[in-house]
Amino acid sequence: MTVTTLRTRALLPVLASALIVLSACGGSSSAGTAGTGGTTARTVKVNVTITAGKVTPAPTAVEAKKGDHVEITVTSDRADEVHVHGYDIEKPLVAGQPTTIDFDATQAGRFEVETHESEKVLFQLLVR
Ligand SMILES: [Cu+2]
Repeated sequence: MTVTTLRTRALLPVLASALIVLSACGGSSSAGTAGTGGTTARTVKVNVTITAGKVTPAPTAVEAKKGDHVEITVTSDRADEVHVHGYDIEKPLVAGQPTTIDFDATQAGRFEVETHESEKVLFQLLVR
């Protein structure tokens, strides 16, 4: 009995300092997850210009997470129509005027964003 009591007493300061370290750690990590994990919805902005049939920047895959807000701005030097496949959003393009399409990326998958008159693939939207 006496031996046990002595051991417990000897361990107490160690345990106390361990608890302080743990609570300090837990505090900072929970604050970290609250900051990054709470509201992850971002706005993914894509700017595309079509001049003389050339798409700038060159078509690539644009990644978004499910729930992100997507904002696509397209400027063409001629009248056209832009189409976001899958989400089936179409908008007319007026020559020289930027047109913005914005929506929430609610479905996962790979979707082509293209023009109908010039038949250009502007980019692929990859939602996961
Ligand atoms: Cu289309």
